[in-house]
Amino acid sequence: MRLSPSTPTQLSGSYHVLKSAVDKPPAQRDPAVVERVSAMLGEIERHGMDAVLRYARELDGTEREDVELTTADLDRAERSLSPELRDALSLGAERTAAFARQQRSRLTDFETELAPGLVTGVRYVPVGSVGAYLPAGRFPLLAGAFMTAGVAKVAGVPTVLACTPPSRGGGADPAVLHSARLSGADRVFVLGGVQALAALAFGLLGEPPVDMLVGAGNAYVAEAKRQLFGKVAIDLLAGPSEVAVLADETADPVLVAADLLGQAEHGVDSPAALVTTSRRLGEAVIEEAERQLETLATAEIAGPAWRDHGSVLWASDQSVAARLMDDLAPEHLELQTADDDYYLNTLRNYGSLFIGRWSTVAYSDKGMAGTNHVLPTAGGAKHSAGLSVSRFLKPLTYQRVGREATPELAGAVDVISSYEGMAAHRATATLRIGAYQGGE
Ligand code: HSO
Ligand code: ZN
Repeated sequence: MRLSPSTPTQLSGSYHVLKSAVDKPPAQRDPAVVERVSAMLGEIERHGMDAVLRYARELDGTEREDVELTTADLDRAERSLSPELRDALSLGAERTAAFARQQRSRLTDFETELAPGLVTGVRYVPVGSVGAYLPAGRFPLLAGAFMTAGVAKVAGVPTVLACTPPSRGGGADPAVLHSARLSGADRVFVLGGVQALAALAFGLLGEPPVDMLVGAGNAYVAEAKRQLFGKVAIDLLAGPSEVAVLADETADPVLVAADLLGQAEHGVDSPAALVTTSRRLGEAVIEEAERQLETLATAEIAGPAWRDHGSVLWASDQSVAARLMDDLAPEHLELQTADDDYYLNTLRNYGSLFIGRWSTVAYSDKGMAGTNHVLPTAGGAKHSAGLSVSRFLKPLTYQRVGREATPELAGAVDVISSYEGMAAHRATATLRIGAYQGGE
């Protein structure tokens, strides 16, 4: 996993590497994980909830048989949180929903008459049910529920089921549970990993199989989503979280370094890149990152991540910087320059863009900016956007055809079907021409 230009030679001479990342081969799927997940999905498909509970016992050490949380459980979780945390979570849930509502309101059904008698339309219809996986590993990312379950509810998904892994003792992280509730999840289950995704996808939780699985997780969760894709829709397969900053001489090296380390903290394999048009800024950030690592509480993660997967590129001018950044196609991209609008108007590849020194990735990560933090990694931003309300909505098309459209439509279909040799298709058109001519 790397966040460095894939085609450096095309740009050589126009930029310099001030700090390079170790060159690792692209991440391969671990065959042991693939096999294990496939075996688990097979077992659960055959043996249902018995197999789910067996895996929960074996892997998570929980004896719990009733995996659904009651309202009383959720009330208790809510009461255990500090008022400050409750308020912050409410703000994140509401802000994320507000942005999703705005986006939803701009996806409008329409009907249009393309030719006399031919009316074509689209209706945005939510998927029927969604399973949201809410991980709670070393860092319980509390806004995950807002981005997945919450946005699905704004889309109008009737049934949203949330699963979160058990903590030691069989309960779950109370703040994750409260986030699920604030997101409007209809039912919340304490179930983790592959067994949770399988239970959702095979309809083992007292509801029919879900139509879509969303949410981040470890390598097993990602692999389960990959294998279940097709049976269900998925949001995306996320790799290690990434950040890139595009900065010029006006940027503050302290903020730039902090923002790079801010995402490097996700994991020792998290890439962070700075592209700058100022050599001085680049060097200052390299120094500053080391200084901040001396006192950062999570330096044991962010340190190796930055040292092994951090890169600093000095570009000769704005257009080279923009081309380098589009080639990196980072999950998160911050602009800290005197001409942010130039980059806003030029860049094509990023998961989400953070404009100006007052903007930082963590605002979106925690739900405060309203935008979704489920975003493509590993260059996926070249071809895909992140999760949003539109992903839970199917743009369903329809057509009404009146008698007067028959000669044109059926005539052309007659000709094309004849060429293709598709006699039955042709008949559907010629029968209608016959009826039209016969005055029926
Ligand atoms: N940066 C992660 C999301 C997150 N980080 C939440 C912290 N909290 C993936 O976009
Ligand atoms: Zn993050």
